[in-house]
Amino acid sequence: MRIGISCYPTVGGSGAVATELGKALARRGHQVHFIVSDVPFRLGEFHHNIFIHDVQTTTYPVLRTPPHDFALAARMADVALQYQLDILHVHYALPFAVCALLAKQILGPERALPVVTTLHGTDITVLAQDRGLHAIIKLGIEQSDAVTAVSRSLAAQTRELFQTDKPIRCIYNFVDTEVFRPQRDPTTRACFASPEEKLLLHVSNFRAIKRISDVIRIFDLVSRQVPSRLLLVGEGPDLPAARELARQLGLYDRVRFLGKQDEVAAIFALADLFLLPSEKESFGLVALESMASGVPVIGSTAGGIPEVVVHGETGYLADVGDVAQMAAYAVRLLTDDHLYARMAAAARQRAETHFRIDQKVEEYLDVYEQVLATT
Ligand code: GMT
Repeated sequence: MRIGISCYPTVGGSGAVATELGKALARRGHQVHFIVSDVPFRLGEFHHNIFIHDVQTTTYPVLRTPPHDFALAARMADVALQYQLDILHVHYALPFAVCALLAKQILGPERALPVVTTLHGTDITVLAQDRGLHAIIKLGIEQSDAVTAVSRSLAAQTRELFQTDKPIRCIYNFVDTEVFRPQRDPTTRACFASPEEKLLLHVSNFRAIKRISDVIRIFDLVSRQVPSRLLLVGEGPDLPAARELARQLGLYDRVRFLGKQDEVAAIFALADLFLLPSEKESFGLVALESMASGVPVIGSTAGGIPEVVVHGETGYLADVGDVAQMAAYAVRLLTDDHLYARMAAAARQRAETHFRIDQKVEEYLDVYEQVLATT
């Protein structure tokens, strides 16, 4: 198949999922065309089946903002025609599903371009709540030939929010369990914690919905009972407030801010526990990457997290904001070696059994084939 993929290439889980999917499809012999504003950050090595088509946006003084979305739609149509794309798979509803719809219209009825839209999270849970954007996101979803969502929770929320009976198939995110695996390097770990200390980890884009202050408060409570340190990976708007809170709580020398990192697999493998107390989380790719690394997760019950992390089996979950309960769970886990070993093994096992990349590629191919058979 010749497959076009559009996504946010430089940040976040949706770009990571789209890129890993594209790479996996290319390895299976499909031709993959990324139509993107930049080279996807997880692309890695060269592959002869992968093409990058960047979107150039003109600027002109009359225009208040560069017309990126129109340029993207035109580029989608152009690539579809030039490379005879069979399907266009867009990740994140806004602007991609709407741009894909415009691309279809540019091509006209004689050159069908089936569009598959994958919903990832805040395209629905945040942006679609904005009355100014609701109708355009709904249009993008309803006009797609097939829609998938990364969790059952997100699919249900989408149906409810838009009052739509558009079929939305849940295809869970996936992880490469060869890359994310228990592979602790004691020399690197010694740079962050002594062997007697536990290492807690959080990775995100530091937006308000990630509740970074909860991460630090959980760590504060845990570190009073268990010698430990906290690693924070990523950057975003709440980073300065996180630094300030760590300073106020007298934790600054026990918290390391590593900034934005591209190669996170080695960092996950250093940790003993991963913290994800989000307000909203459609799936929580980082929770899955942690589990694949053999690191149990302490998190909230928001959105799709309970579909990834099984409470009491691969980690523990509590209500959003219940910092005391999350800290108590963390202490329980970090002070009981048998319980910890059982959960770490179960976490790895669950990632391998339910979220393998090859299973999910099959599911996406199945969606493509169904769409091609009906359009
Ligand atoms: O929706 C976002 O906040 C951005 C998006 C991203 O690009 O990182 O994250 C979402 O998609 C990920 C990949 O499917 C999911 O693992 C994240 O849970 C989801 N984020 C939220 O729902 C907050």
